[in-house]
Amino acid sequence: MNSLAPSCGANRANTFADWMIAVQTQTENALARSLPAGEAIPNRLHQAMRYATLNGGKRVRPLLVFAAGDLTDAQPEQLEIAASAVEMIHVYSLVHDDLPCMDNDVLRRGRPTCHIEFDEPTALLVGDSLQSLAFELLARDICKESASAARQLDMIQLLAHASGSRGMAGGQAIDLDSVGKSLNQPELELMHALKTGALIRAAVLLGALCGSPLSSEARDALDRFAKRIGLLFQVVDDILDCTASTATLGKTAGKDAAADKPTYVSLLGIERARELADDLRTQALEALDVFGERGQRLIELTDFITHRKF
Ligand code: GRG
Repeated sequence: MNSLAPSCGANRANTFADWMIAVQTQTENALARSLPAGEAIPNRLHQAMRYATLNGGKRVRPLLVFAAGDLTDAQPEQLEIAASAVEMIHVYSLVHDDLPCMDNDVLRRGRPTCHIEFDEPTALLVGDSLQSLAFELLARDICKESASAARQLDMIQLLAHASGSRGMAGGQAIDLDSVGKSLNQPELELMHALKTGALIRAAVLLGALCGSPLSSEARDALDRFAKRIGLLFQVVDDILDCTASTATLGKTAGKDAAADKPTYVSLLGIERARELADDLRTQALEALDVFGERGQRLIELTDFITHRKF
């Protein structure tokens, strides 16, 4: 993934597979440039930040940023900043989630988790530092690429809300509290809309915010899409957690069942969870109708998220 792609590679790619590789490469390179060098003091912390962030993951959130940017003619230079910021928040959440005080996991992205490779205090600081750096990027860099100051504030506010107690961190709190409990479907949906959905929604909206303003009808449609795709991502994640192997996932499979956590599979069974995924895919695609051909990458990404194997 580290071979340098031209910054507009994603724009030039024709097939979805080529486009995906171009965005993943562009994101990897942007992240590598934005993270402090491993030799910079404090070098152990910086090495751990780079270890946790680089060379791994599907980069689904950056892909959503870039695909949504197609709707508004956003420039790749802005999109890569927004994509890096969202991915840093995502990686921070994974590093903290893997800590012994939370999910206590030893494997992530096919490698030892950050606190196993380094140590717990370092992993805690990696998450803190990635979160700060994400906002530093949005506050410092995005305006250089012509976004207005008002738009920049919207982006910062959007990402802050999605990450905090009324977004991802709040969803994680509900998740930790739900162990051993049986949630009903609306309760499960709320937990996932916050824990996983909020950041995915932010990725979509941030991508669109990088370009020309959308009409209010288009904004509402995009928000409907963003919420459906966030939930779809989680339903598929729950299905994979009990059908795919640890080797394929690159993280410990079957953890939710082992930890007695409510999931879509424990609530609905595997067949109805699959039907729910199909319904969410249909609803997500319907929301994109208004965008016509410009929604092509989001349509393809919806299918990628539905049929992903890891
Ligand atoms: C610690 C504040 C805080 C929040 C943690 C998102 C989260 C909340 C924890 C992650 C745990 C988890 C496995 C959630 C299920 C959905 C999810 C986010 C899976 C991992 O995302 P992928 O599949 O991972 O996009 P990669 O590695 O491909 O980036």
